[in-house]
Amino acid sequence: MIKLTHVKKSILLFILSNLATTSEIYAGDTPSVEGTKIYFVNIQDGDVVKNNFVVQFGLSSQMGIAPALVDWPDTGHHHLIIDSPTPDPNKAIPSKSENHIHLSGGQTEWTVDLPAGKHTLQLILGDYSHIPHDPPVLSEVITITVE
Ligand SMILES: [Cu+2]
Repeated sequence: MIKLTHVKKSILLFILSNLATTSEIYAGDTPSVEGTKIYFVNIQDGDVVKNNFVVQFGLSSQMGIAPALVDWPDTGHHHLIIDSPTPDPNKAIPSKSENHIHLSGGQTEWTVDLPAGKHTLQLILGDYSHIPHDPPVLSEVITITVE
């Protein structure tokens, strides 16, 4: 019988788990609940808004909101992605970026200050360590115009 060290077992499990998921989106270790939806409550694609507008975030009842660093099952906190591609689901959502707003206190709305013109917005739930769930809980990308 082959004896594997703990490290070798970990590497082997890592390789096997990646092989098993190559056809799926791989994300962080925190599972999401099937059917969970994240959405904009008060704005939608194509809206025209005045600047300094409040954006409200919704999350369907399968999951709940917890502040960052709180590792409760089936929870996460909102992230508002502005004018940026969907974040890499394998990594923590960037934190030193004006285009990635972390609602780390568990907030469900945010006042957005943007220059006039068209902008894209997207919501993504992140776990206690700001990594998207597996599979990621994402909203549609919407385009709005700021007057
Ligand atoms: Cu975060």
